[in-house]
Amino acid sequence: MNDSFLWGIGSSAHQIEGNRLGRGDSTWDRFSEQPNKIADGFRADVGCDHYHRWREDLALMKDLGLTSARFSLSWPRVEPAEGTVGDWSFYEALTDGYLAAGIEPIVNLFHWDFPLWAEDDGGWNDPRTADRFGRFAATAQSRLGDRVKTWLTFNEPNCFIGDGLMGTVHAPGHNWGWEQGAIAIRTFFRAHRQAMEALNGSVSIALTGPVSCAADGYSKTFDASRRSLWPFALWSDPLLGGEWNKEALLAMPELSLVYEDPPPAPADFITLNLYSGDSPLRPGHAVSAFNWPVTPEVLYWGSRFFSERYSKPILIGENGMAGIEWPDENGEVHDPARVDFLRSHLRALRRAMDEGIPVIGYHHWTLLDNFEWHEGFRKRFGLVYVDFETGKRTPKTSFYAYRDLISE
Ligand code: GCO
Repeated sequence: MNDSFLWGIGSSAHQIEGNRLGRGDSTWDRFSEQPNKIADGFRADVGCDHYHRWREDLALMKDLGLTSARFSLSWPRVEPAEGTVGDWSFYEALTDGYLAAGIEPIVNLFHWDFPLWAEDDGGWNDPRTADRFGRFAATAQSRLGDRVKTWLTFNEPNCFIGDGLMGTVHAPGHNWGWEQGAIAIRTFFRAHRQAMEALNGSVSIALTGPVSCAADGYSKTFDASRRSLWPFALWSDPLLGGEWNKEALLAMPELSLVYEDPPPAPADFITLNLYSGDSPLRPGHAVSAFNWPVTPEVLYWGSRFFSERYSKPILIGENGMAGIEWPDENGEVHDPARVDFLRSHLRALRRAMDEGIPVIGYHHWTLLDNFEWHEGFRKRFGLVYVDFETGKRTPKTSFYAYRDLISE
């Protein structure tokens, strides 16, 4: 990992790549074809078409002055059927493109697009999936490891397990109970452990959860004593601290089989996806198009509390806002709210860094308006407006603001 501040953006394969015909199907393809699962019924078959437009998108990232950026591998693209060799050349060309642009590639193995061949052969309820994931990680290491030195194993396990396996909002929407959910959580931890063993370089995992934004918010932030997969410490204590969280086991005894395994080795650095914190709200408090309260202090308190608990470098892996914007009569896209969002959140991060908290980077979510999961294309998070019919990219005002902030 280079020693300069990691100015970047985050992204994920299913949300930006398109070219569905060039890969195997994932749980999100099957889920998107079910009625009433995706807003307006649109799918990510083409979307941003980053698969064909990645050179143009890299040029935009270079214009921003980024020093790093995260993309995820589409597992079904590189392994369309179990044991088959898929389209690694796309990711090899992409990685070379990042490096040629002076942008350190941070590669995430799993951002929810689970291959259907694995889903239909046991899925996350089957211990073999941990071995399959380990093989996938080892292949990624062998294909890209000469150029990729920084990895993430998963994005937000509480989301894909909580909302996708034990819920109905995300793919595959099984709505499992605690018994099957616990087996899936055990399989996840085993898969993460195998990936950690397979990957060289710096390895982390992107986590999200509630941060209590107050001087006495540490204990509430790491309280795992309720029957929920949402609290950080259920995940961050084993994944970052190398020890199971005992409160969580008392609250959810169904997880005892998970705790029979040894905890994984701690990750090398912390990656936090933080959008909005638990802060006192006032009437008419600023909110995004997702109605998430705008609370810049979440980046200060989140960085501070995680640094105190795990004393490791911290990357803000995702931070951004859903906006409501479109081109005006001059074809320009103005997003003053996102400009202020950027400035206020980076000020909060600067405050943490000035106190000596080891923040190593900030990855804005995200470069391009893209497929926002069950919200389809309704929620725009991009610094760049995308016309999903023509593919036309239009940098928003916030794109230039981010560029100026990076250069300052
Ligand atoms: C998440 C995912 C991203 C989302 C982003 C906006 O945190 O939910 O990592 O894929 O698109 O956060 O909701």
